[in-house]
Amino acid sequence: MKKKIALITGITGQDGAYLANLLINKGYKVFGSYRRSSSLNLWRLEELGILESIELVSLELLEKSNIERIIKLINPDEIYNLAAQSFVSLSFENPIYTAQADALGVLKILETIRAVNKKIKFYQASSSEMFGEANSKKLNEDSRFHPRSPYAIAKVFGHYITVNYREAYGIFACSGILFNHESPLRGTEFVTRKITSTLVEIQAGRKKNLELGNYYARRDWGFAGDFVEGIWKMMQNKQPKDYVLATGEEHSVKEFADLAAKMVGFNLTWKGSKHNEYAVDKNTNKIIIKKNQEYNRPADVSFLKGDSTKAKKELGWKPKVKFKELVKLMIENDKKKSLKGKIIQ
Ligand code: NDP
Ligand code: GDR
Repeated sequence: MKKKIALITGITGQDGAYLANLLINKGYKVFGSYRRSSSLNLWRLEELGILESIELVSLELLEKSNIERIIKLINPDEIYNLAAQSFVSLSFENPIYTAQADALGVLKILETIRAVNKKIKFYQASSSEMFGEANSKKLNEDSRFHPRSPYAIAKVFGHYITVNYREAYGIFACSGILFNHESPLRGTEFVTRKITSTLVEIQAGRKKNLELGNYYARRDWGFAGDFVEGIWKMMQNKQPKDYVLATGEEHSVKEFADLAAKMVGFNLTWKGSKHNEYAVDKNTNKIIIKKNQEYNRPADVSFLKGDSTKAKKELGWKPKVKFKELVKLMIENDKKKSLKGKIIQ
């Protein structure tokens, strides 16, 4: 039987690496797109031991000619569009670039599919950030969007243009509304991996303390390895539909940091007022975690919890890794890297 061909944009990112691993194991021929730069960022593919099994192609989301050339060349069965400027904080500093990549980039791929081969299936990486300020409700596919950042607003465009190309042109285009998912391969700019990598560095004597912004934000954190299974299942569905993927459980940044610190071996006590809380290690009396207002966002999302009942019923998808296990997995991995003297990236 002919091998299925997949094109994953954003192969050098966290989800790109896990999804590529999954598709290779399922017998796909995987093409992965990266952005040309002076130093290529392939460490995730190397860590998973799959670099040799992927055909790398260069693609810049802002450049429609790149997109056309690559899609015509590969003519894939499935395109997974994971590439994006994915850091919410940065989207406040680079809103125009973020909109060009995360909103118009999606449209450029869909337009190419429409012109080149309408049979190519398309997955769009949508985000729970689109819900934005939603208070303490569990959010599902019917919940209202109230995006709170240029990133989230660009993702809303990406989401609706995907729905539109499905409805208008009959393209198999689906959008996964994914809640936060983390792993040892998460970038260190995101709060979970910033916490685990910095705490390990502090314990090793290479850093002094961990500085965080909004401790009280609450997120529904799952494991990226589980979530890419859900992405693949959406693409194998009989009909293209949109699904929420989430664990249904939320925790605060402070809870994450507190648990991670325990796992690293700190014995923390929290002190100070609500706006200036800090954590001291009872054994050494040193400040381990403190507040830095610089990490606050002009507008943040205080609470996100998802309801993935539809994905469970229709796709048979359910996350396996629980919160505590996830924190442990990330800490253990950073500890291993630290012991080997590797740079924690
Ligand atoms: P990462 O930030 O780890 O990876 C993003 C990828 O996109 C990288 O390969 C990056 O390349 C690439 N990229 C960025 N800008 C461009 C561009 N202009 N042209 C081409 N490629 C580009 O993100 P994740 O793997 O965590 O997330 C994957 C997708 O899922 C993203 O679209 C994200 O917005 C979305 N998402 C993620 C969630 C999560 O919790 N992880 C939740 C919901 C949605 P480079 O290595 O060169 O920077
Ligand atoms: P998020 O993830 O914005 O949810 O987007 P991030 O880990 O950056 O922030 C989560 C929450 O933690 C608070 N926070 C901090 N965040 C960072 N990065 N650094 C800090 O020091 C810090 N202190 C507190 C933030 O304010 C926020 O409330 C991620 C990305 O993967 C998106 O691409 C994706 O769409 C969403 O998850 C779902």
